[in-house]
Amino acid sequence: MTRLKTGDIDTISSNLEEYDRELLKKTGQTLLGIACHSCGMNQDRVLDLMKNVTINVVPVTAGEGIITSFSETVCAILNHMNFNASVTEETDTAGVARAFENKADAIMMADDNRFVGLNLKTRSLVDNSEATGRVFAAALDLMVKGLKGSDVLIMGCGPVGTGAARALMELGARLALYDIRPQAAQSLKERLSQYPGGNEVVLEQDLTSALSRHRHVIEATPVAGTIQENAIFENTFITAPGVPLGITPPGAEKIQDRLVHDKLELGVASMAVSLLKEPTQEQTNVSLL
Ligand code: 2YH
Repeated sequence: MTRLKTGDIDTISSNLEEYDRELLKKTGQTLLGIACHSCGMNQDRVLDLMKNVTINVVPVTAGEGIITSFSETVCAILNHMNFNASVTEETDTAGVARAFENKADAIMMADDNRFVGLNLKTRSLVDNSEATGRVFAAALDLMVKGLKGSDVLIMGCGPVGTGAARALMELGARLALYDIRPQAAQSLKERLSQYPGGNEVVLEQDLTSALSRHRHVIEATPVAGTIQENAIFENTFITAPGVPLGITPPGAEKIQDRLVHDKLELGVASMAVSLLKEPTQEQTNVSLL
């Protein structure tokens, strides 16, 4: 799992308006719109629901400690979307206690292993990895104007790839899975087999061959340089939740407006909108798939 660095995120807050313009151009939707699509929620309804919700972001010093500007950046993304959010002055346990004293409706906090959102009223839990996979699947769906019946290659079958896989199946895509660890791809295929269409999921053994046959790709690996320039065609569309970006710089230059990649924004946006949903059994058991 990639630990974000301050250098990965320190320009996010000042760039949110510009990022919305970029997303609008590529997908037809802003950060909020893509997040709503990832949650199957109407944007006007979400704007209405968020009026009654306050979110406290709690910095966490455990493990490798605070990432400078992490909590502030999460908060800036939430405020940009129109959420009433703030960062608690206190960290860790004292920060959680402060959120309760503030009567916050929800908390967001991250250690080295998990970044979660907790709705204190509904007891729903949203995990950043799952939400990130889901929202990058939604961005791809919007970018290509619907993935129903399309073949999509998922590179990386960890928690983010898993979140993307579930969302893509719900969108009606046909999945091919690749992971450098074949066992990870096999395991995801087995877990997907319980869902309609899950038995048709294909396992790819050879990445070069898989990329030559797919024009819709989710790059969810934590590795740079997995997609070279020569694997990108004029009708290739990629969304890339993986950090660092898997596409080589010449590849990214070539694909231009058919690539969506960020390190925090879409995942946080989807987490926040998810927190507004009525909880389901599935949401409270996100780690099961
Ligand atoms: O970056 C991370 C982990 N890799 C979890 C990511 C899950 N998708 N955590 C952020 C740690 C933040 C730090 N504890 C802080 O500043 O509060």
